[in-house]
Amino acid sequence: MQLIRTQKFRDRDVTDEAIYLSRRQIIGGAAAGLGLAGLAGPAQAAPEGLEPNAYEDIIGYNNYYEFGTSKSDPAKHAHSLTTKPWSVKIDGMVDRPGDYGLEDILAAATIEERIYRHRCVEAWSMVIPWNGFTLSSLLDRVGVQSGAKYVAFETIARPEEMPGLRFPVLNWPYREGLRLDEAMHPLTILANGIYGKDILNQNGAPLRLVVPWKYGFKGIKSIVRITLQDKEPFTSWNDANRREYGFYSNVNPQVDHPRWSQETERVIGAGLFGSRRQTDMFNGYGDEVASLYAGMDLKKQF
Ligand SMILES: Nc1nc2c(c(=O)[nH]1)N[C@H]1C(S)=C(S)[C@@H](COP(=O)(O)O)O[C@H]1N2
Ligand SMILES: [Mo]
Repeated sequence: MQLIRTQKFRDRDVTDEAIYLSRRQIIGGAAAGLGLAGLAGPAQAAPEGLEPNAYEDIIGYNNYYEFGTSKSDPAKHAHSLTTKPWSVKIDGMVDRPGDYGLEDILAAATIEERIYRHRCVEAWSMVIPWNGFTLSSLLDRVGVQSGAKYVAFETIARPEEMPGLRFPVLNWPYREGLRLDEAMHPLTILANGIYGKDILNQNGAPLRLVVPWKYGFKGIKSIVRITLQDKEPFTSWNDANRREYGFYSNVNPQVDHPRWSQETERVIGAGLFGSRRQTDMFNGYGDEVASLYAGMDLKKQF
C-alpha cells in the first residue's frame, strides 16, 4: 500500500509547500515502514521530474563562508545578518543606474517557482524549489547599454554581522560574474524564496543568484551590487585559485577538479547511506545552454 501511494509523488506540478512537506513526510514514513529494503525503492527510484530535497536539507547544509566554512555554520550564524532595509546598487553601463530598494525590485517582478538541481563544485547536489524572477527582467528594466558584455555581482560585507569575514579565506566581498548572454538567459534567476517562504539568511537572503548549469559557487548570495561592464569581472574563487575555479565553471563531468573527479555527485539527503548519481553535462540543462558555448574549448576555458 505504501508503494502504491508513493507512485503519486512522481507528479511535479505542485506549488503548495504544504503538499511538498506532506509528500516528504509520507515518503519518509513509507521508507521507515519498509525498512532498509524500502529505501532503495520509493525514495531513490528515478522520478520523472526533479524531486525536491527536504526543506531541512536545503536550510541546514550550506556554503556561506562569510559565516564560517563548515556546512552547519550558516544555519547557526547567519541569523545575525540584517536584511531589512535592503537595496541593490545597479551601476556601470546601464541607462538607469541607482540604488534600487528591494521592495521596488520585487514589486515589479513576476515571481515564479523554479525547481533546479544544485550541483556544488565539491561534488554534491540537491534539488531546490526556488521562488524568484529572471535576472533578464531586472536588467531590461534598468536598460543595459550596448557596450556591456559582462555582469559583476557583489555580496554584502558587514564584519560586525559576518564572523567569517575575519578570516582571509577569500578576497571579500564575495564577488561573482557572468557573461551578459548567460545573465540574460531565461534559466538565470534571482531568488528570494524557497518552498514558497522568504529565503533564509543561510541561503542568501534577501536576494541571491541561481544559475543552474554552473557550479553552485557562481550563485552569489545576499547581493548588494550589480555592475554592467565590458571587462570580465573579478571573481573571488577564481582569484583564490584560478587553476581550480574557472570564470565559466559550467558543470562538466569531463573536466575534473584538480583534487577530485567531477564524474559523479553525492546526493544530499538520499536515504541513510546517501547515494551517488552521474553528473550531467551542464548539470542537465545542455539543451537550453550548450549553444552559448559553441566553438569554445570547455576543457581550456572552464
Ligand atoms: N556570498 C557567498 N555566496 C555563496 C557562497 C559563499 O560562501 N558566499 N557559497 C557558494 C557555494 S560554494 C554554494 S554551493 C552555494 C550554496 O547555496 P545554498 O547554501 O543556498 O545551497 O552558494 C554559493 N554562494
Ligand atoms: Mo559550492
